[in-house]
Amino acid sequence: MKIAHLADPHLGFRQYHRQTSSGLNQREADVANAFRRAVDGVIAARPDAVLVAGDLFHSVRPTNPAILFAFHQFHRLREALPAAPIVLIAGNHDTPRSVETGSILGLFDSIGVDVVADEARRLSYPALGLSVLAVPHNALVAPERPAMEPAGSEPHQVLMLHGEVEGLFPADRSSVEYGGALVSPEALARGGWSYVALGHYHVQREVAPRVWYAGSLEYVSPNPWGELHEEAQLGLEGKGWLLVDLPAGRVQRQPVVLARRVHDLPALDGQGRTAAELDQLIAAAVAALPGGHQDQVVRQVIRNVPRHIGRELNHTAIRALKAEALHYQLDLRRPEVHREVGVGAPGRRRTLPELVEDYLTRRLLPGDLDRESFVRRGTELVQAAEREWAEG
Ligand SMILES: [Mn+2]
Repeated sequence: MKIAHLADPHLGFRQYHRQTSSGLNQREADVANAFRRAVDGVIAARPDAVLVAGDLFHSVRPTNPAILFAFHQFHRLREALPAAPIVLIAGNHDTPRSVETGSILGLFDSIGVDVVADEARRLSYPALGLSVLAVPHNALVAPERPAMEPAGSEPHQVLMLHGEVEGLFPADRSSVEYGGALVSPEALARGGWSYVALGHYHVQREVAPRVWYAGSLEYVSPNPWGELHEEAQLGLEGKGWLLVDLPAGRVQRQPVVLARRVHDLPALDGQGRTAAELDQLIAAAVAALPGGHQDQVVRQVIRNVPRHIGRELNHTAIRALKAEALHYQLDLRRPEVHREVGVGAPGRRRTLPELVEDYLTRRLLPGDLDRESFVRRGTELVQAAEREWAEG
């Protein structure tokens, strides 16, 4: 008795500016490619059931190409595994905020996928001795939560849900998206499930024995660097889905080969260095990349770079890197200013605009944002709000 557990395909996700020859956003094509490969893998593994734990689509209203692609892939699954139940729940990304919008996921009902997009539902498959309690995002944010306990006489009791397990993630939240419903680890442990199939968190992870996040199939959050960092800490490389042997409780990672790699180069320190020296370090870091930077997604952080040094860098060479990579992000961070020194009394409280500027200077940013203008805009907004408040 084996089940395939997939989560967070985020079909229709777009990032960066490059397009394919047919005019599709390149990252959207990459994301579709990852899902197709996962479906290939599932078909080859011939599981008894397939669970897709939310965020099939990146948005509530996916584009027609994304819908057609998804439909084609589910159709392949359905044809290749005619006896296997396929259960699909809605995540926070593909749950409409209002009922009138309606869910696109209903489309997959017509080809024999068991879609649970609104209220929680218990699905029973007597031939397999399998019961699946499917809890979509909407059921978790409803005023009254469904009881989450095994029921019925089926020996295999599975819970699938899309949400954030409380207390699991680092306080800076660098690798988890906002918008997920919170679930306590105790609520998941209640009743002794055969397996809990989780969606929402994009890094594959065992929460407890027989309780897993499958993780996304590509880097589909605004901040891939946080995901990379956490993967490194967990000793993971890349993305994939899970093949679960239910009676044994054995979970096997099934990696998916991605179209390209995402690299966060080791951060450099600009302290006391000239622009020419930094130019050399930038070039050397890229040259040392295994497999090269061509068509890859790359970030280079350099700390302690004063504004004038940043301006003197070889921007022709940097533009060339940006053109050769799918995305090359040079993230220059200014030296941290110690405002206590020389300004006002020592230890004076910093103003709100100062705090905001400091925070925005250091926080992780989505790939295509220019930090300097982002910080400037944020500080301006806070100053304007303060002015308005002062003027009543
Ligand atoms: Mn997601």
